[in-house]
Amino acid sequence: AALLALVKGMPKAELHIHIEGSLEPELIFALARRNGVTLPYDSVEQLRRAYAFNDLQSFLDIYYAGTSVLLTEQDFYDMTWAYLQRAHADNIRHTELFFDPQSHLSRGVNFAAIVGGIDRALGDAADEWGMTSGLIMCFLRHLSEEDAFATLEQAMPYLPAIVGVGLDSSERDHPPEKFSRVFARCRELGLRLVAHAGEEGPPAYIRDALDLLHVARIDHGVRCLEDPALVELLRARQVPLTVCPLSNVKLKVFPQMAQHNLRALLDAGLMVTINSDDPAYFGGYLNENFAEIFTALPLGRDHALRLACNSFDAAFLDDATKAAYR
Ligand code: ES4
Ligand code: ZN
Repeated sequence: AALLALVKGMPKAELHIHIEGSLEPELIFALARRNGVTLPYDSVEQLRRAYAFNDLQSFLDIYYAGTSVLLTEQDFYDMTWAYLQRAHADNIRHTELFFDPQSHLSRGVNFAAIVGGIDRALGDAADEWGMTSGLIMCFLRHLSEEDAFATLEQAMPYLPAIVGVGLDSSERDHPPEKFSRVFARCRELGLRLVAHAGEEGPPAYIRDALDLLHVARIDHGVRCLEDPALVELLRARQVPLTVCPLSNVKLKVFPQMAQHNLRALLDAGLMVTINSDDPAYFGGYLNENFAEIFTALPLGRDHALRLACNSFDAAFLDDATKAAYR
């Protein structure tokens, strides 16, 4: 109990949260009503009952349906502000948010509304609590590289509000190499790079995200333990892994929390962080992820402090700001 109090109370950074994955069913229904959008669910309860996933794809189908209610700048503000209040309650001092512009642009929502609403909420969190943040634009890997390039073109006026780019959505059969040219262009533009890899996909995708995309962090990466040479590379370079325990159990990457490999990743000397991924869909925000993994695995005070330090060290912050947080 003392350990859980320490874990929940310690200052921390969150580095892997899809802001569209923070949309709670209640807010989905409220925005649907406000915007005159018809949902294929009759009630909040019916929608919540649909949150029983077999794998990543079965989750993504429902996640993209949920985003269909987001139309206006105010919608993006309200979604982001709701997340930031939960983040503040979990003592998150710095957060880096993913967003999926392609799932909104394809519905006729413009970049100004998306980035404007999210960025206004981030500004309010900075004013209210001194919370720092970064915004990471993700390309949907089930779409073409051409579509990613077109999205980058539309993002150009908003790059001052965007710290980096990522790669998300269906991992299997959409390897990192599909996006090597667009990531090279983003690198030239001075953007920081991350990619989901080794969640459902093989360890080779982690290696290719490093070698072909030149990412600074790997999102998930839990399957790296299948390849000892890759583990040694990740350890030697201290490549951060943004691990999401509740997500991994809900999407059946691990059958139960007690089978999660987070302790093994730490024991291998890897730069591990804990994150919530899509908290409205996976049953908890950051402190619930910490509480569940610390309850299920043999982890102690030293692990807690290590994970908190790692979360700031792995952040896209300058060294002086990191040092002040640690
Ligand atoms: C995601 Cl858990 C996960 N994996 C890949 N893409 C995603 N988008 C939102 N959540
Ligand atoms: Zn994710």
